[in-house]
Amino acid sequence: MAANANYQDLIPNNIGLDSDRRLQRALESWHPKFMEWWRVRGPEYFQDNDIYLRTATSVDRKGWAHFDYVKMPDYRWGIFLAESSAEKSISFGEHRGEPVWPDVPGEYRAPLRRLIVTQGDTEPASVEQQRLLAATAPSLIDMRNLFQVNVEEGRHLWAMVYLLMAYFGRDGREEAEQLLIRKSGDEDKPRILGAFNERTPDWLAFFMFTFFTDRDGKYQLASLAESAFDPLARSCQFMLTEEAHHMYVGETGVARVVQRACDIMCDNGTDDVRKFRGIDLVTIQKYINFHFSVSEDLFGAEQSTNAANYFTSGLKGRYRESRLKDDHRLQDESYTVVRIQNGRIVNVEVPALSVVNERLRDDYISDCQRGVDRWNKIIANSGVDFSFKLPHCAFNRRIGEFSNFSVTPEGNVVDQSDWEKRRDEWLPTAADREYVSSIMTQVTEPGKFAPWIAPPRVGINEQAIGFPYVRT
Ligand code: BYC
Repeated sequence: MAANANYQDLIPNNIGLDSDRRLQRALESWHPKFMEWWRVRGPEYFQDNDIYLRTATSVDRKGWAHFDYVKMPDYRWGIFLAESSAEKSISFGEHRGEPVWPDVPGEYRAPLRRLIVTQGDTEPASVEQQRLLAATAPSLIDMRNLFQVNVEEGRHLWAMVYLLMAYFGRDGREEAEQLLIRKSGDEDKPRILGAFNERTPDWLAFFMFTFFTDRDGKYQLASLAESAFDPLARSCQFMLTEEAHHMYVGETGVARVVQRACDIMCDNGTDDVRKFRGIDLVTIQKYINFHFSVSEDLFGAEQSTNAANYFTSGLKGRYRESRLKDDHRLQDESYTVVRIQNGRIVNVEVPALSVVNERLRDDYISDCQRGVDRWNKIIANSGVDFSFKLPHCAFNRRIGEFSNFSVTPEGNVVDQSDWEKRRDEWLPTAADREYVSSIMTQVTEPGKFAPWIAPPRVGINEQAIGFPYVRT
């Protein structure tokens, strides 16, 4: 990019970018690398097509986004902080009641950097994971939703890169480069968190990812939106506005696959959904089991001194901290957690401060359950006798307390060999994935849908379902 680029126009922002030469210079060197990353690791197809996309243009609640056709490389990745008030104070931890920090206190520089880098790392990772999906999009509206998610994850990367560059000097600039160098699934330079190195090989996986993994994003962002470091809090607060659509894509995507499966069963009086090129409910349950358990790992270890320190120092709070009714310091509070003792799952009370990650995961699980209940309503309304269940929180875990145990979806602790024998009942097999992939063929006629998914109820931004969301 030319050194004299008009950043005010190129990067919609409310951070006073035009008057910050130092930040502009840092972005000048990063922006072409980002564009190169987007070209090589962003969506593989349709980069030169017009896509009907939402672009954030302000933080005004009444109208923060603009919808129009845009080619993805021309998307305007803006930088926005939610509004703040002059008298805002820290709501938890040992600094509770003190004014929030407009800058990074020296003693918290390392942990704050780490939190921002971990958050930032997930954003480009998810774009990398989804880069081939347009080739098998079941409709134009779904393809457009995929690209919307992708460009907004790109914007979320910008949000974290802004924080690194504006507040962490040379270290921040180096971290910003690394965010474009680590790569999802790479043996040598993988992404930081496990779930972001898994593949997203098909559209059912994409919908599950946006339901379960983006929902981890919601809870992590909400906890960071409580941070005493005000620019981080305000960045995350605004990111949450966009995140809602990603989870909507996931929830309605799965709902439409479920609806289609039920329609096939009812119309043909059969359980053999695959015969009609739909996805059967048992396979959907296996995908739920996989994506839920992998996403639970994203909350870190149940018992975590890192998390306790983040909380005490005011760097990362709990979900909706200000609505919680306790001392917000957690010095004498306890919290009930699930543990495995003598081969059995039991409830134990532990100091609340030691299990902040677990508490956040519990909030997340309740939210997931509400979505699963809505999917089950679709099945019940169709008169089909089946319901989805979230697996037990100890099932299929790689991180934390339960990673050394073999636990069934019902919550029974079993021998590893018994678990392995039954694995194919619980998690997608290679054959399941192969089947799901085999039915995914691209549909690009406006208003038409692949046979494995029902149409959505409504279009985007009040446009018709048959609107040409991608100009092919
Ligand atoms: N994979 O003390 P612990 C999103 C490591 S998603 C691999 O529990 P802590 C999005 C950990 O690093 C939201 N390693 O850690 C969604 C530590 O390593 P060291 C992303 C893991 O810090 C969809 C060790 O294990 N945002 O936005 O309490 C699309 C001990 O663990 C994992 C954030 O995550 C793992 N899953 O908790 C796009 C928020 N988990 O120190 C975007 C920022 C733990 O022993 N991050 N480890 O080398 C955090 O708040 C924390 O880093 C974590 C981990 C909650 C992730």
